[in-house]
Order: sequence, then structure tokens, then C-alpha cells
Amino acid sequence: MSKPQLAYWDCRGRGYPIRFALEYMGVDYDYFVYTQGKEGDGGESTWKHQKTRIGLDSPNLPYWIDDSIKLSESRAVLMYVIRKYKPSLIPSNIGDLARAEMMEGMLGDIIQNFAMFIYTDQEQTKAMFENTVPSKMSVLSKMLGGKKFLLGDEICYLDFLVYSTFYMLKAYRESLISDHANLVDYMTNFEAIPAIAAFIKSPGYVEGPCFGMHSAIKI
Ligand SMILES: N[C@@H](CCC(=O)N[C@@H](CS)C(=O)NCC(=O)O)C(=O)O
Repeated sequence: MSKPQLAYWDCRGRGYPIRFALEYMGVDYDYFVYTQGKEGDGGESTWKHQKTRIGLDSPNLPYWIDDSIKLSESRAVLMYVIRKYKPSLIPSNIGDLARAEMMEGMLGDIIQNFAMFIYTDQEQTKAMFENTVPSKMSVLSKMLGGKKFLLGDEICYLDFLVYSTFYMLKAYRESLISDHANLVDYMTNFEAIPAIAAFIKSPGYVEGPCFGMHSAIKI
């Protein structure tokens, strides 16, 4: 049985939430990195070459391959690996799950506005970012309150995505996090989880870039 494989570009982007989950769960996997700057040469190791040759139904990055499945779509990959290796990370209480999904929806709005702005750096996308992201961060801060993680003392599936997004927002503008003391604590709590702390210290971990090489703003 070969090791499962996660593949993504040479940036954090949509790959790191899944990596955090895999590291937290102690999964033995290979991480394959496609180098954006080498795409032009079209060689066999490029995404351009492999995209339609590796048997993905919907070829995209990130993707996940194990003995029983070939998957793309970052949320599908995240939920698949969690259901496979540690399903208890998905709340069994429907109220908790609904609360997590509500925050997930807000996070989707934050990510969309943030990425549109970072990739374009235009007046209009900046205005949309400023009109939505800081206020949604305030709402998330209120919803988090004094809890250690999103739903309480225990981490859940969404914490990997929330931490990764906060990390990128902080890299762009620190005050988006530091304006809310509980969001600062939240990030510290996540980074202190032993498996996460070990990953952050490991040679394979990268602090950036957060977005792809074609982004207008580099973080
Ligand atoms: N909805 C997809 C979007 C994936 C996506 O846009 N991937 C970008 C990087 S973040 C990419 O470069 N994909 C490779 C491609 O389109 O060929 C997901 O969540 O995974």
C-alpha cells in the first residue's frame, strides 16, 4: 500500500488547511509540490503536463490520491480525510455543527473578498474587502468569545481552515487579528497544539507565500 498523496502549488493557499488537518491527525502522507515558476517549461513534473493524466474526475489543485480514491476540491478533500482518520472532528451535535457551518459560510465570504483583492489590487476589490472583512472579523470574534477553539475546548474540522485564513489576513494586515485579543489567543492556542507546533518547526513547513505567484499583492 503506497502512501496517500496531497498535492498543491508552492504556496500555502488552499493546501495548508488540509496539511494542518493531516498533521494534527498524525497521517503519514506525501506532500507533492508543483512549482509555479516552472510551469512554462511544460516538463513532465509540471501541473500543466500532469493535469489531465493523473485520473482526476475534475482536475484541480489541491488534489488527494489514496488507494481508494482520487479527489479534488479543497473542502471535499478536507472532509474526506477527516471522515477517514478522525471523524470525531465533525461535531455530532446538530447545534454545534450548524454553528460551525454558519462560521464556515462567513469564512467563505471573507476568503472570496480577500482573494479577489489580493489577486487584483484594484480600487473596487479593495473597497469590497474593506466593507466586508473587518466587520466579519468582529462578528467572528464575538462568536468565538472566550472559547479556546471555535466550538470550545476541543478542536473541530473548521479550525484548520479558520486558523489558515487568519494567518493570511494577519500577514496582510496584522490589526485584522490584533484588534481582537481573543483572535490573537485563538491563533496562539492553535499553534500550541503539540502536533501543530511540531509541524510549524519542521523543515517542510513554509511561512509563505500565502497566495499564488500571479497575485497582485505579495504576502
Ligand atoms: N473550488 C476549488 C478551487 C481550486 C482552485 O482554484 N485551485 C487553484 C489554486 S487555489 C489552481 O491553480 N488550480 C489548478 C487549475 O485550475 O488547473 C477548490 O476549492 O479546490
